[in-house]
Amino acid sequence: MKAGIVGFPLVGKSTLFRLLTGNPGPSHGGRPGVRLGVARVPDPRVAALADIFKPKRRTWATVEYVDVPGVSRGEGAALVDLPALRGVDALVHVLRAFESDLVPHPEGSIDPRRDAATLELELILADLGTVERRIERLEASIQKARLPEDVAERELFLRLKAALEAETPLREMDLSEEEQRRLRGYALLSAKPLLLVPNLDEDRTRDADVFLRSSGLAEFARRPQVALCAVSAPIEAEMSELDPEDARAFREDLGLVEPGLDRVIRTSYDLLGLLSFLTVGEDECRAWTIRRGTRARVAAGTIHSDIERGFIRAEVVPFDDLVAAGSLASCRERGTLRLEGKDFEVQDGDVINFRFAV
Ligand SMILES: Nc1nc2c(ncn2[C@@H]2O[C@H](COP(=O)(O)OP(=O)(O)O)[C@@H](O)[C@H]2O)c(=O)[nH]1
Ligand SMILES: [Mg+2]
Repeated sequence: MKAGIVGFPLVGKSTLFRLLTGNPGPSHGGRPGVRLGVARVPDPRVAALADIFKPKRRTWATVEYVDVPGVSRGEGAALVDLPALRGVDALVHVLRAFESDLVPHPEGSIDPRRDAATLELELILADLGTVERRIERLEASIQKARLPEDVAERELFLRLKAALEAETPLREMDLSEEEQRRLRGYALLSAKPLLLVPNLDEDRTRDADVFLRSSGLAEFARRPQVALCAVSAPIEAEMSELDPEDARAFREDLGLVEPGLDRVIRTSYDLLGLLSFLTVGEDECRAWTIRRGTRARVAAGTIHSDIERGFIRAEVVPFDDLVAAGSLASCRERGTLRLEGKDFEVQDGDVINFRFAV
């Protein structure tokens, strides 16, 4: 899963990108200012399982982030031309919410609700351009040969156009799976799930919720496929320098339950409808990413296509039951280790051993 970090210039996008991925990354695809990095999805269950199985390796699920140059008001169309954003599953919009006389704000004042709305409109206008160009092409080919395929697609694109003209982002449209599949090849930015990340002043972290409400951001984010998650880049930077114990004490001091970065990653994961199942063994304890609703046989395919093809059954135990029992053998005795077939819907935190034959 991959998310694109977007927003206005000088809001803290690259700072957040470096903190998330721990790595400045080489420039991506030869484009200046475009960087690709990998963040580990925080999951204490991997470490807990490793305590039981003492594996050689522990492997966490990951999320990729792409950092791109900022866009200003009126420049949203530039985002469409970035190949790096084409394949992303979600957008992370970093919003300026910190005061600083040293860092200028292009709009002259701090108002993250306004900036969220401004970028939303930029995405909508960029998509309108894409959609209108597609409609023109379709009309031209329908003139030549009236293929039912083209006629159906024109109908779909005309619906998208009407929504965009009403300033509705495409992520709010009710589209069938078939329609969504048709649109996958186009870089329709307002169709992507959106995570709003206001970058707060250090002294606002304590009452972040109050700020999110009073700024209007909480209200703005109460829409389909939009999530909200505040961070303070300087605090996260400071925390990433500390050892885990000191970082925890520092966090508790600020009244934070978990590191802001962890929350950003976890919220991106949730927004995309993803969950993790786990595998254990002497070699490796590992978290794997699947979409919510994925069935056992397809989940097996994330590990290896042979396991999917040769699927026999899945031995499944929920993480909590395994930790309570202390070993797979005692799960078997207690009857918490279940045998499931190919259509079993895998749940977050299921520890699974796939039986297969090739
Ligand atoms: N005071 C303050 N400065 C910040 C914060 N986040 C980023 N900056 C500064 O703002 C400038 C722009 O940051 P950068 O991450 O490059 O922004 P980008 O243009 O959005 O990628 C840099 O000088 C950062 O040090 C913040 O939360 N507080
Ligand atoms: Mg930057």
